[in-house]
Amino acid sequence: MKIITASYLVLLLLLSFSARELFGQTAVIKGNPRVAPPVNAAPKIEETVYPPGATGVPLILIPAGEFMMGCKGAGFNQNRNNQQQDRRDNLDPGYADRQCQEDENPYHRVWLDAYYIDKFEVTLDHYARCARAGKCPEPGKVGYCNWGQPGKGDHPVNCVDWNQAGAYCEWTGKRLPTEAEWEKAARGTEGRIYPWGNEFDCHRGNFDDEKDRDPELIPGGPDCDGYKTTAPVGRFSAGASPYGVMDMAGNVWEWVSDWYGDNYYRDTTSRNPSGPAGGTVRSLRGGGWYSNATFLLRTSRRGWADPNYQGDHYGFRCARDAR
Ligand SMILES: [Ca+2]
Ligand SMILES: [Ca+2]
Ligand SMILES: [Ca+2]
Repeated sequence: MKIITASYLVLLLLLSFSARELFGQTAVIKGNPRVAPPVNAAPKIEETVYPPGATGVPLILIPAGEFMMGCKGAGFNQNRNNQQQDRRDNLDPGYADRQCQEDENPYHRVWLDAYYIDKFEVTLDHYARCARAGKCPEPGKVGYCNWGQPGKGDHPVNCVDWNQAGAYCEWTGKRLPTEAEWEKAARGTEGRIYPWGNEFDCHRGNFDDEKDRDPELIPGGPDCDGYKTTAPVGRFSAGASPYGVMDMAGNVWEWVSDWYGDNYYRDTTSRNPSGPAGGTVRSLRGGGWYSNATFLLRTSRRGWADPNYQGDHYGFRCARDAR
């Protein structure tokens, strides 16, 4: 009876985590993977500014090629062919992500043409230029929205819906990244669980490390990262992705161009996939300052929301083709 009661309490706890993030799935929170794969030499990071001088925002070139998309669960490692492929790729065949969610399966190989992606989340100051030009509607102002708040110019713009995010990117000659582009920029080619590697570290990004508004915390809190809501973009250099892209775990969840489909990783194409043909909700990636469980902050984690929702832990960055 004691065991049943304990299990029930654990289940309630898990449900409260996922319900708060509005991403409907029951959380499966387990320990970190025991083995980390070798971290390959960092790729050459090529930054540029586009349009030249227009916004002063650096873009990072993500070279053409394959990467591993989705979540590498223990089942993947039980297949001998997969283990052999891992050895050929110089990856540790023993490594597995124990927090895989249903919609992150399977772990699969995807080719992307070269593209550029913003090094940082779009800031309040940059979005304000577009709003002043009459090309971007004002963000929301309720809750922990940054719009109209003093001293937040270098913080990510939040409380923008999917259409506002797209409008800003278009105004700067760019577009929202696809889910695949976002994921490759966040984890590199070797399937990292977090942008920096395979072990969670609360010092490498802005996560839920406060107890003022609610009692929940990311492992390692309280006051681990020092920000109760958003942080200035690029503040956590140790959280950079293999390509040098910042805040790909935490700060704000990021809208991407795709419709969300829970079977998308099963039904996808292997070259430049751009998501399901239709849907009702749009995908968001990377977790945010309000994320209080590590599974939400993994590079393969897929969030979704109504495209009209202006979440105060939602923001975005832009991308463009490298042609
Ligand atoms: Ca909290
Ligand atoms: Ca924080
Ligand atoms: Ca982010």
